[in-house]
Amino acid sequence: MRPFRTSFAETSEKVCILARVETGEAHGWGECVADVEPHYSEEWNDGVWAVIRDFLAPAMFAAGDVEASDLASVFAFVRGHPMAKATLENALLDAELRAAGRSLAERLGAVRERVECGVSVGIAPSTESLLEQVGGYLAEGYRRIKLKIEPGTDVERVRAVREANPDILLSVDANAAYRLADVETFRALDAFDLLMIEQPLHHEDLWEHALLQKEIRTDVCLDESIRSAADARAAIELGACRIVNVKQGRVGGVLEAKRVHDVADELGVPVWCGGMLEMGIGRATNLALAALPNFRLPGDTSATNRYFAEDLTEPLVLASDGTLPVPSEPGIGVEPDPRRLESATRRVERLLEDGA
Ligand code: NPG
Repeated sequence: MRPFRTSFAETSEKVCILARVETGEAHGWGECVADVEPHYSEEWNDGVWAVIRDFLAPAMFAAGDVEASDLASVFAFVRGHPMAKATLENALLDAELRAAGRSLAERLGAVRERVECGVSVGIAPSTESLLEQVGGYLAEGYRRIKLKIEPGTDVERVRAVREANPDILLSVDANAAYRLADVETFRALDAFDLLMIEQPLHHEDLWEHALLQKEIRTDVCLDESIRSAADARAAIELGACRIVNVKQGRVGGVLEAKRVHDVADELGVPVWCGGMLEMGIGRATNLALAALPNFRLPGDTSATNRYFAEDLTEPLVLASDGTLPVPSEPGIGVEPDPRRLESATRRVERLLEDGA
């Protein structure tokens, strides 16, 4: 994987959990968005593995003839763990849709066949290298550039990118690296006509984001702070954000992600589709979601080659107009190549329904 640095960690290897659910009629895939360490949120791969094995899968089996749309209540006895829950729910939904011959995009209510893509640019070693990377992505066709920022280099880097590219859609993502006392930094960033400032403050905060939003012109977007449709409603009503980043894994799966989308739509707030360095299964899932009507801004649904030289599924290739096609085949519309999957697999555990 191409290395990617945020204010909380650097990732250079992709290690993720894939769930394959078999229903008797079809199989379905879910890709977990957690990483090997709990930096972005409290979930991490080994924890997800244990939660699925010890709690979620047994509950799903015990519930009998369940559908994906029942799983949120079946799983409610486990607090939190949205990424683990999303992995199973998305996989069961994929299996249901494959059996029914329906695409995930259609099931969710997609209104477009292609989605506009943005790209997230990690914290670079220097301003020169950042400018070079941004230039490369713009040449590929990406329609929005998001810069990861951290205290110290933020204003200087954003100024350089804005001066070199006066007309592009440009946003910044802080991944909770700042405090309310840093308001002067955000006032300085107001000068660069940013589309948004994403998650400037603490990953669980709403209140201080509302105070910050009153002090600056640029729209605040929340990511980490939004873990459900209820959080989205609270954040918007409180004035903590004017834009929401929807990541299906962060909110417990695509069904809750659609509810986040709907709440924001009802309250007049645009959403966009975030990314968590997903491989093809997760990326295809995100594309279906990003085709819903209130996804009004280009998301982090970048092409496979942004991060990976080779994927388990066929690569998603950016068109020169900066769009990717929404998969239209049944379910998520992609399937891992069995040989590549086998050679990349480090660990397998089969969980069986009692008596199966
Ligand atoms: O394009 O998949 C992508 C990554 C986009 O910047 C991105 N993701 O904070 O939104 C984020 C960040 C992230 C990366 C989050 C890794 C969690 C893990």
